[in-house]
Amino acid sequence: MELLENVLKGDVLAAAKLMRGLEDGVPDALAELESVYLHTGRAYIVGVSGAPGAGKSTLLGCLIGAFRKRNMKVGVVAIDPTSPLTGGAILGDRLRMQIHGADNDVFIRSLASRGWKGGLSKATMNTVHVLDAMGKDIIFVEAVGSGQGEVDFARVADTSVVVLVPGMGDEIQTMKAGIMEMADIFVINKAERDGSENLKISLEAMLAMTPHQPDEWQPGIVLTEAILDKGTEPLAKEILRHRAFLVSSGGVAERRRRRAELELTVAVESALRNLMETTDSRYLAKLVDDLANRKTDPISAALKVINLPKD
Ligand SMILES: Nc1nc2c(ncn2[C@@H]2O[C@H](COP(=O)(O)OP(=O)(O)OP(=O)(O)O)[C@@H](O)[C@H]2O)c(=O)[nH]1
Ligand SMILES: [Mg+2]
Repeated sequence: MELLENVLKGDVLAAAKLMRGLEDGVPDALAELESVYLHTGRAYIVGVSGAPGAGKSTLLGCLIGAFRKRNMKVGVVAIDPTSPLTGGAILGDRLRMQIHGADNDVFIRSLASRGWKGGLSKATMNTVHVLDAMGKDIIFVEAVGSGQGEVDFARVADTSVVVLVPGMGDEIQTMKAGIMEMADIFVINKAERDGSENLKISLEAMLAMTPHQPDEWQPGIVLTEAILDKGTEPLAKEILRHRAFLVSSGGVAERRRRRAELELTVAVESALRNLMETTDSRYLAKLVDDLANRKTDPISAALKVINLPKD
């Protein structure tokens, strides 16, 4: 309980300890999570996705500064890509963001995505919950926009930012369709490069083809050069503009419900997997035999495992 109290006070060491415990599946930490969850729901969550090397971490380094200037406490969860091309991401991310490392009101956590089979990562959400309970006002989740998990995250963030770079015009069509549809804000980073205007034009054309009701949010496009901290202040303003829109339209509650629903699904899946692993192996073997011999059917057998009556 002492750990929780310290986390709620915003204590960095306590939060890091709890996060590590959750990642390692330490029973005490998992038990603590139940109480932590009751203290969450205050932070604003922004998903930042995009192809490897698009400049997400560099942008976040700038956004941290932009929101600290507004006196907001900032949390960052960076999910590292598994791609060997960008294998140095953890170190790279730390370096790009470490300028804020001495600031107690900024907390940055890198998570490995190895072994992540898609879906909303439990580790990501747990880390977000701890940051939320710590009292962070805004939490950024950096994700590589190629896996299903990132699409899920884009769907549950309050604001979803998708980072593109010029020279990938054709990629707009091939990028995970889900992510493009989920974007609330498009960023064209490395905007000093040839083709940024063309990319903007194709994005605008794509957006024009998607019908929007007059009272719906129209995704904005922001050009940035993160490496020079250019365009990042307008991006911060656009994030706040989207937040104001969601608050006034009731969209925040809707997104939070969607997030809760997805978390419930993840928790049920994990409980079922756990049940399968802890069910008496002889009992399971017997059910498998019965199935193989056509003495029962898979659904009836499954209901026996989860101990539910038929219908
Ligand atoms: N030319 C140019 N380079 C940039 C810009 N922004 C970032 N970069 C560079 O692009 C490279 C990748 O930047 P990161 O911020 O690590 O990109 P990322 O999207 O976080 O990459 P991963 O986490 O590996 O997916 C770095 O070398 C940055 O310095 C920019 O506006 N212009
Ligand atoms: Mg990165």
